[in-house]
Amino acid sequence: MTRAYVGLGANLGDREATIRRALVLLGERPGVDILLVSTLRETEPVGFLDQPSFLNGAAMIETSLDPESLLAELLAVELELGRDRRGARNGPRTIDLDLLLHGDLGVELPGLTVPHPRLHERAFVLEPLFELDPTLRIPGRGSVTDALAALDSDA
Ligand code: PH2
Ligand code: MG
Ligand code: MG
Repeated sequence: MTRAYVGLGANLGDREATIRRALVLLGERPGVDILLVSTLRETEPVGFLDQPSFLNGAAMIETSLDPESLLAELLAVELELGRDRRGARNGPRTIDLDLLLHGDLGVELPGLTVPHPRLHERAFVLEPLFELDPTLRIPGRGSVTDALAALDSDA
């Protein structure tokens, strides 16, 4: 079993209800156990700014799935909850489930990079991760604490 982390985000519809439902559906998938869920926080959009604010959090899970299979489950749950991928990249979404970390693996495949390529520069991801495990390390990038400190010093 591997410990993995999933980013949770939504900025359309009943954001909290959709995220909670996604966690239930994810926990029902074979090979996925939800261990801990961070608090959900209101965040300003990053990247594409002209969209509603987000609710963001992260989940610590235990999984027997490899990264590609886990990603397939995340996408299946997004689809089941009505995620529409036709809009702008980084645009508004009912639900976004991102594979952030998968044990100490580094993965570079078409459609899947782990650790998530922008994770270390996004407070809306780093803060929930810190809440779940303040000692967490990002393979190849050092600790979550250091990544947060680097963000603060840029601000
Ligand atoms: N996700 C994005 C783009 N911008 N901004 C916030 N605050 N939260 C997100 O989850 C988010 C974003 C693309 O996945
Ligand atoms: Mg995503
Ligand atoms: Mg995302």
